[in-house]
Amino acid sequence: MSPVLSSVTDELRFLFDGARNVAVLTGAGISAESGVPTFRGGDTEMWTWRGRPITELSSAELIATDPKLVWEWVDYRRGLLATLQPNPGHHALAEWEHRFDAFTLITQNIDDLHRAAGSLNVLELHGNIWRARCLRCASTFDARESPIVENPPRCFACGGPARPDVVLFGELLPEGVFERAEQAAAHADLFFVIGTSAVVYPAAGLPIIAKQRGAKLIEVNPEMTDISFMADMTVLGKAGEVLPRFLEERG
Ligand code: BV8
Ligand code: ZN
Repeated sequence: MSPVLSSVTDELRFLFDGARNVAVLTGAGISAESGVPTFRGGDTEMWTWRGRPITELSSAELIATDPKLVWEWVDYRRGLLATLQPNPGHHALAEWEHRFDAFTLITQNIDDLHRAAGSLNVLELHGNIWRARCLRCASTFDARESPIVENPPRCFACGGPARPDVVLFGELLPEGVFERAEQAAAHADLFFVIGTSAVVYPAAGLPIIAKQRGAKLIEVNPEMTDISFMADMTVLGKAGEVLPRFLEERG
């Protein structure tokens, strides 16, 4: 049975119907059909802004040296996201949450679209673009105005300067969130990898943990990726078209 599929086969549906403990890792690709630009275009060139690659713009170094520029970059992305809505891929995963004994949705995305689609148990590995964190008292708070009124925005609790509550390159992931994702990966009998190039760590290590612990690894992506070699099945297609197929009535 070739592991590369062009649609959801009965064998894959059988796996889905029989699963009890499911975990899903998503990346920018699941939001592509909502209009959110992914980080790597088809030819894997890194997205740049004002001539600088995102790994530089979204970096611990830059927030230490030029926090205003990081806010301008993040606010530019907030402007892109402000009007965008979840797509059938997000909605399918919100449905899946009620289908299994245990279900964990792990995302690298900071766009809040999983929550907007109704997903409840979402582990945001890299934070959320609509939240800010105070550099003085560490309070986190919703910061939804776009464009931001003041740069940097001020903490509503102590008035201190705030930063975007997202994980930048070179920064550790939020306390406990990755550990919970690791647990979900380690206990899953079915682990889906959807819309990610799987190059950013430690997130890209989760499918490896799941596979090592005996899970069936299912990838959904219009292209092969760095983890396709270890996937039990790769469905070559768009998340918004493929994921709803799992919910369709059986013949
Ligand atoms: C850390 C938030 C400890 C901010 C993000 C060398 C080797 C290994 C690791 C490293 C290394 N050097 C440095 C590192 C560590 C680094 C890392 O992994 N770098 C990479 C580039 C090699 N990781 C870190 O820094 C992490 N922290 O390690 O801390 C530490 C501490 C100190 C010093 C060292 C280590 C923090 C990483 C988190 C950074 N923040 N985002 C922001 O968004 O601005 S990462 C960001 O980029 C996203 O969150 C995501 O994780 C990543 C982008 O990847 P994808 O989401 O997969 O998107 P991409 O465009 O690449 O792919 C889209 C896919 O979708 C494609 O495959 C495409 O085919 C597919 N697709 C397209 N359309 C569709 C589709 N799929 C389905 N349907 C469609 N319609
Ligand atoms: Zn504060």
